[in-house]
Amino acid sequence: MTNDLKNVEYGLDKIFEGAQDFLPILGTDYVEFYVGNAKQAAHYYKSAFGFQSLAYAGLETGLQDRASYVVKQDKVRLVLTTGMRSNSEINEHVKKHGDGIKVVGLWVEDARKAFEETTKRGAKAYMEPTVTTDENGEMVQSGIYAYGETIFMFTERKNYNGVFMPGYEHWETEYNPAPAGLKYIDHMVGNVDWNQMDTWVKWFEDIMGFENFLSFDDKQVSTEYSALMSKVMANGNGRIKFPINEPAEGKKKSQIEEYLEFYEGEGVQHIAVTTDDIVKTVNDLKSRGVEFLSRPPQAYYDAIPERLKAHMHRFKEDIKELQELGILIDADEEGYLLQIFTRPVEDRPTFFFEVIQRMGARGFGAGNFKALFQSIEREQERRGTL
Ligand code: TYF
Ligand code: FE
Repeated sequence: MTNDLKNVEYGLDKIFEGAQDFLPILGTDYVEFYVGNAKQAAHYYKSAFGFQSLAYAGLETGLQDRASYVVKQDKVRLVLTTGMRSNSEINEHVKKHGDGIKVVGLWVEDARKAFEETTKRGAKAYMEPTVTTDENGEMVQSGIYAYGETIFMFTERKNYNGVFMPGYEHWETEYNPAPAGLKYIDHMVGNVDWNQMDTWVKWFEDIMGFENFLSFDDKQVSTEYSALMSKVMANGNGRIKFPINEPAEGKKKSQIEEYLEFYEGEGVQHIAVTTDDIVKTVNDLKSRGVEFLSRPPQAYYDAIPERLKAHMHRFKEDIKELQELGILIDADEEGYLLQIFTRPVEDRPTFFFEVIQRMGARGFGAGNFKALFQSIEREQERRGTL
């Protein structure tokens, strides 16, 4: 374990020097969860996380097979979808994985080209380019399979100005809890099977045109008990980052192994969402019932001033206040970052959220890995899964 960032290799400068980005991605469009009860899940994301009602599709809008609720907070859009019948692929997904992320929507200029470029490089097709229209214009979407049963859906919306997508109506309710300051998705992490790291690094490189931005090996990412490997893949403009985790052999079961067992396969492990004021956001989320991992011991906070040395002049937060809330602090050459992790938001120990405030740092909190993984191990201990 180290927080010496010299061990961390930044590869982003290499990206697309002169080369054409064959898959330009404008941003994350939405994330769709397949869940057991979309109505209740949507309510949870509104009441606990401060999302706002945006759009709805279901029986009332002419759908027979599913119900989908779209909630939004600044640039983050979540879709909560439930199947109406036992024989739906949605409910098959929920039966196997529990509630979890099925679709990652990636916003592109040209969804036909995105499909063509990725499938000709070997991507497995999920949905051929498909045009949908309503009175607000037309959208084009296409999809490919990523790790596990996760889908990457390319969404082209330059000729669409409706509230979400054709087929959805505006969802208006009288229950509109205030936002919690969540702004946009910083990164989305996938857990892959044993020995599959290289396969998926190569998949992101060859099929998506991404590059390896940062790597952490099992010696850096380990505690006394467990280990994992992590590689961060970034797209051409560096805006989209998909870290990949693979379990590694340790004395006890790693959190990645636990995820793979309970999710029954590979999938999205966590989504990091940014805020401009993590203290305010975390206080707010806690008061609404969001559960976070337990705070690291005193020794962790004692070491923070030393870690922040180069950035102390611009460090505005109160370390005591951060400690109270269990917020983690890391620094690299470019700046510092503040981050915290929720407990899993389902009963299975699978998907969770990270809240992150970047103050110049481009890393992923390598200096926090040890403390973080020890907090996760305390949770695993309570679950009897360590
Ligand atoms: O995304 C990251 O790399 C950090 C740290 O199981 C991290 O948020 C890495 C692995 C993991 C949990 C968090
Ligand atoms: Fe993260």
